[in-house]
Amino acid sequence: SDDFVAAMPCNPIKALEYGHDNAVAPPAGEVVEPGSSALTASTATEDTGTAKTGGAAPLGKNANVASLDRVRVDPSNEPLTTNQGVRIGDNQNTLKAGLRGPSLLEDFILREKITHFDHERIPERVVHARGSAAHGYFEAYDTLTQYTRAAPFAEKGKITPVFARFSTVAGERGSKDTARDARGFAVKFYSDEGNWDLVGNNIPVFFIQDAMKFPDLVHALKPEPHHGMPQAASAHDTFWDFVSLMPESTHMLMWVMSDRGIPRSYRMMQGFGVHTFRLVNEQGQSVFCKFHWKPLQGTHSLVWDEAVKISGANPDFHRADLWEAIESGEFPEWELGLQIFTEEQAEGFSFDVLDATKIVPEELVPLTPVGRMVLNRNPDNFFAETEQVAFCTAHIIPGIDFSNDPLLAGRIHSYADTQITRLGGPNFHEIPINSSLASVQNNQRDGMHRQALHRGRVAYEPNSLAGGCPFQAGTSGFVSYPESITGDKVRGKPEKFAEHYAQATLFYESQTAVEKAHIAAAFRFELSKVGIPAIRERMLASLGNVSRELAAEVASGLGMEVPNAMPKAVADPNPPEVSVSPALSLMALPGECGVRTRQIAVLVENGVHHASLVALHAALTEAGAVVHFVGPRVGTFVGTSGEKVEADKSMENSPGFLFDALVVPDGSEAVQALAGNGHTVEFIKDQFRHCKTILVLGAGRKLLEMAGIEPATNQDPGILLAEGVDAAEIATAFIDAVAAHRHPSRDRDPPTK
Ligand code: HDE
Repeated sequence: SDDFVAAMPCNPIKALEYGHDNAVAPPAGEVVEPGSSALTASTATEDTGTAKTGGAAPLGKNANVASLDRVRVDPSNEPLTTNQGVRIGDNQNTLKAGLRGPSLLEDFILREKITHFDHERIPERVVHARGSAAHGYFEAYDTLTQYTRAAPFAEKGKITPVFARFSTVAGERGSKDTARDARGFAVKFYSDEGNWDLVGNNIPVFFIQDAMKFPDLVHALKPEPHHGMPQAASAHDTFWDFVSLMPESTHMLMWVMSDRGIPRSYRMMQGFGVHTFRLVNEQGQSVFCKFHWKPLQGTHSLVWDEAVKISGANPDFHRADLWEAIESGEFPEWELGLQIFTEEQAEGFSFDVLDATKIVPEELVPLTPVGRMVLNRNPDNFFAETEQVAFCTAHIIPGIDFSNDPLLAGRIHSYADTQITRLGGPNFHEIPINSSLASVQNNQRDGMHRQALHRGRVAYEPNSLAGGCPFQAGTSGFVSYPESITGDKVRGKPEKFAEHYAQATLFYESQTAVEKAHIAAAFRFELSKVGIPAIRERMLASLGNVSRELAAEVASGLGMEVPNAMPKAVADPNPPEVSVSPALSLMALPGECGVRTRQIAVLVENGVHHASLVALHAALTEAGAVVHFVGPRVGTFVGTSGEKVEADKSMENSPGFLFDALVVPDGSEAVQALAGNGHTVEFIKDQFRHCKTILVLGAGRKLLEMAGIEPATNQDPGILLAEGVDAAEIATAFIDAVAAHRHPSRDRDPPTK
């Protein structure tokens, strides 16, 4: 009872630690109407409350965030102390024998400080080292109890707190965000039936079919071991050597070489559980399931030239984007969709659903939307939360189960195992960001860094001395789906795993012409960095099995002949069910949020036409865009009639490719000054080359001409000229053009400008 809990010498925030009374069915949890304004309103409010809550970050309607309060630290009005709580009088000088004398060994204050510093780093993740994360919640659209008894889907409107981490795969912890790579998309659901981790990627397939090959893949992908290069890049010999010898990786290569490999933002990419999972309902019936996250911000990508340049100017591009969106209250949101199918259906497919190099085309099994995830709070401390969070594919809850995918099997082992090195022992589940909101009770004891203080002398089961507690939950606990298995113990692969190209072709043929051209260009770039001609040739031979057109395009970009296609493992595979799937094209997934959070650069100089900029600024801000005045330097500029314009960015610290769109201002004096600055033309050219929207006001046209762009003959919908037109009038057209993300009709390879 509450009285009992209150009387215990325990932390009241973790009251459930001392027993809970609803171990049978998933509790309904907190319920709000989907989309209820009460929800977002309350999450957005700032809590400036007590000193111990860490000040001004929004608390969020996230139970896991509240439970972290017990470890939040705030030094306001507190003196500096040692780790033992002893107040430190002097934090500037070591203890010496005489002012010019030797330092003394007894200086425990110095030694504690330096010792702690010496051990500040922990090993980075062996893959996915570079990442960013945020807190939020998952909200079920409806009850899904017909398929699963998993707690997050127990009731319409049910809220489950989540922590989501996005990452690149190959790069080290400090590497650039915009590398060509898959992106991790890992979500920890703090459900009231325990933690469920859905550890996915932004690409629905993987390079390999069997966990046995994972260390080989990663060794081939990571910097080459003799000289430690290249960082965060697959464009090198060992990677292409490996994948060209592994035809099963071809489908994934198509995705990574497509624009999916360079997302515009973590907020603008899809997420996929990749493997086939099981859903299991209260009656023990099971169906297969694939998980899909769809961003409500639209699914958008960078172009390669832009990604390369961004990595120099802002290696934190994606980290900053996620952080700033959440800080500004622009909470990113994804819809969770499920592909649900039976084992009988799966048996009829031309491919094997246990093969992680295959998708289930949406034409075969459509998506059922089941809920949404909203990320509404940044972490308080990067190390404590983002770095120490430990995702694990083995963290599943009643109602979710595994399939026999042999890649998944290896993952079920790997994730908990890797944390033992990374987080220093088997008690990483006690680190606050990892600890479950559901009560944790078992007889596991001790180990490095143990926090829990178990009372009593019983740490075994069965026992009579503790009344048999903690007791087995029986069917109310996790029960593995009792799949019946027969077969010989063998090392080998099922028959359908041998077909490696049909879905690579499906992916390629589902792309628009521009997307196909980008795929060819990416293969060309990557293979051009490969030093051994035989590797290039072998890869071209493999691509010949995907598409003759693609192989020819890449070969010509490398100055090579198209070799004969590589012999296939199966000459006569099952015919695929679909030959085109529109959902595979990025362009088929338009954004739904207009220009919200889009970064717009407005060039300024002394003598800028002020009134038109004020009007534009108002209209853009109203539409949710983020407007930056960019000058030759930061600081104040004076407009035509003496008004002040404050530049918050400079062309030096924020080059053109960092922005989604550009406004070239009016005002002949300003235009004159900008024309004399070499950065201006580069700024405009990058916007043009990357197919972004450019609005040119009045006299600003001269700058466009200097950049070699002739708007009069240009039928480009992304270049808007406003001569003698009211700036507010053109704002609507500009907003529509920016919302289109890019104007690919301008896309040229090689670039003309
Ligand atoms: Fe991972 N993977 N992986 N992986 N993975 C790790 O776990 C591993 C795979 C994914 O934000 C590691 O805690 C094996 C597929 C994400 O913290 C490690 C195999 C997919 C993250 C590991 C795979 C993923 C990881 C490194 C093949 C997409 C980052 C540190 C058998 C569905 C999670 C860690 C985070 C991280 C092993 C394949 C996604 C070593 C053995 C397929 C998003 O345990």
